[in-house]
Amino acid sequence: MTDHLEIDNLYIGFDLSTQQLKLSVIDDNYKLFFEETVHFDKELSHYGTRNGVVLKGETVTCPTLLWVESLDKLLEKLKTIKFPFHKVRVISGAAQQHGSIYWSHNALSLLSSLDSSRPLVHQLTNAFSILQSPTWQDSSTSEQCSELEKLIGGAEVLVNLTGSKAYERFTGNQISKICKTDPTAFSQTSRISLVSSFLASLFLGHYAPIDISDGSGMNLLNIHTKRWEDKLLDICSDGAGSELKEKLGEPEIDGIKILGNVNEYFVKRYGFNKDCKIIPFTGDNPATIISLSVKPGDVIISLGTSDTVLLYTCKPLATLDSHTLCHPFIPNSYLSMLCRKNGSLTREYIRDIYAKDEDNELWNTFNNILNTTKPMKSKIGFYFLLQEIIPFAKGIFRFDNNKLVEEFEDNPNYNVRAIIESQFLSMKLRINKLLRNDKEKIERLIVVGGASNNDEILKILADVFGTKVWKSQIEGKGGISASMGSAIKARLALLKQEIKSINYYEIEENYSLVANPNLNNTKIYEDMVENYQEMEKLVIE
Ligand code: ADP
Ligand code: XUL
Repeated sequence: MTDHLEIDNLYIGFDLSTQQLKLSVIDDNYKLFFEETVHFDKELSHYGTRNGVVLKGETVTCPTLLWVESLDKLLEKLKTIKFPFHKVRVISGAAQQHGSIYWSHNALSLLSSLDSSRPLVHQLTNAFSILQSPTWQDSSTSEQCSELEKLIGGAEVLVNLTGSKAYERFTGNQISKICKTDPTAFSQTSRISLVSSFLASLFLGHYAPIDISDGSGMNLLNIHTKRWEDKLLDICSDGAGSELKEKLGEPEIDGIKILGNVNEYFVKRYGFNKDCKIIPFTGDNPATIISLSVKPGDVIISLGTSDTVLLYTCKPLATLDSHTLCHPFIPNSYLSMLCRKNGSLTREYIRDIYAKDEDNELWNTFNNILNTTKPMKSKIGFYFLLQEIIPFAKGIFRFDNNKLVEEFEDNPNYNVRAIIESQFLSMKLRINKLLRNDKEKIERLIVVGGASNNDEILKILADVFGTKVWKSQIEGKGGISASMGSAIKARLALLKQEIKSINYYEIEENYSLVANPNLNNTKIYEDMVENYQEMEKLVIE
């Protein structure tokens, strides 16, 4: 932590992601002051998660109480180093999208009467009607998805209303599954939060609203009216639409609105100022967009636990294989998003088979293979350890000269190059569909997320797209774009309150060039794309 005697105001942004809870703190000038993390598997191992989740077939959950405990654990770390809590003016946050929390009927009274001498986890054991929260990696609701599309009149109708066709991880389909399989739990639920609004609720001491941006990942929100769509609520609750509407609360359209002051628990236990404000929390992908001064023509590629592609747009562009989300606070603005489940964890899986280093977290051998191999048109691999979203496929498939093979027998290490090429070729194919017309082209590729630390991976990204790759300086070690984005949102909220208007674009651009394309390789990838598409068709379920 740097010296803070000269600093008057601080702003906190959280990111409750798949594998960890992160926190970034900035000052009035958006400068990073401090960051800290709690890693779930390592530091809260008594919950038995692997990579932050509990896997049971296609059902992928996380114990809600793990998330509760992680918050005190993180704040305790700050207390130990005498973090100046009293200087924090506004708190915001981001979280993995789509995951849901089910509060019990006594949750509100528990939340509003917290005893600061005891950890949250001991006081909130009875605050949840469902103890395992469904997460974004869940793909157990295919039945509910088909039903939703059928009853609403088809996938296109749903895309036009909500920005996405029906997806297994989207919260409406998760709620629908609970209504069918555990109606008692549904009736014992007083409120349903997304992971983002759940964390905001802990800070507020009462239920925080779902913001329209994270709310766009539910298959329930009409992205044009910014309200819940009654017909969708009815379908996802077995006809109990008005009950579900009550359990969701009104969506919040203003992502920088002051919701209230921080709960006394945090004032007494950690020394937050009682006037510290809480604003809506949002999804990690919308928060990532906020962390960068994005312009039309910028494409953001986030290489985290999931790999996502993000574009900022003024008109919603609904396609069958992308998502459109409302912007968290700029009116009439949207984000287009592509999401792949098989991001970092699948890269780690291939690393551990073909390129294991002594230290599990090192990527030296992996990078050495990337550096010493060359792209080969004849070899294509698809690596879907988890049920992939787009394309809807699962399993590992290798093609050598268009023939499905068990292994790249002449050089099994080629899998290391093949997985990276395959992930980026898939993005390239789909980004082209999101660029509205011939005039729109990729001006800048900006990378964020944990794997954006890896220069060898970024070189392949530049080669596949034939474009320079830039990295935001704020990323530091990588992986903090969502917590930074929410800290920036916290800063903007106070600015808006003080000067009534804000210029979101005043945030300084701070990018460095991290990879230049080798155009000979780009040509090879261009020649490969068509064949890649053909092979992909063969592996789709
Ligand atoms: P989250 O999406 O959960 O917030 P991060 O953006 O922090 O996650 O990314 C975490 C992932 O980053 C890890 O699972 C790890 O595989 C990956 N990662 C970190 N450093 C590197 C590296 N040098 N090369 C490749 N991947 C990396
Ligand atoms: C987006 C998605 C993931 C999670 C990861 O639709 O499912 O990117 O938000 O935290």
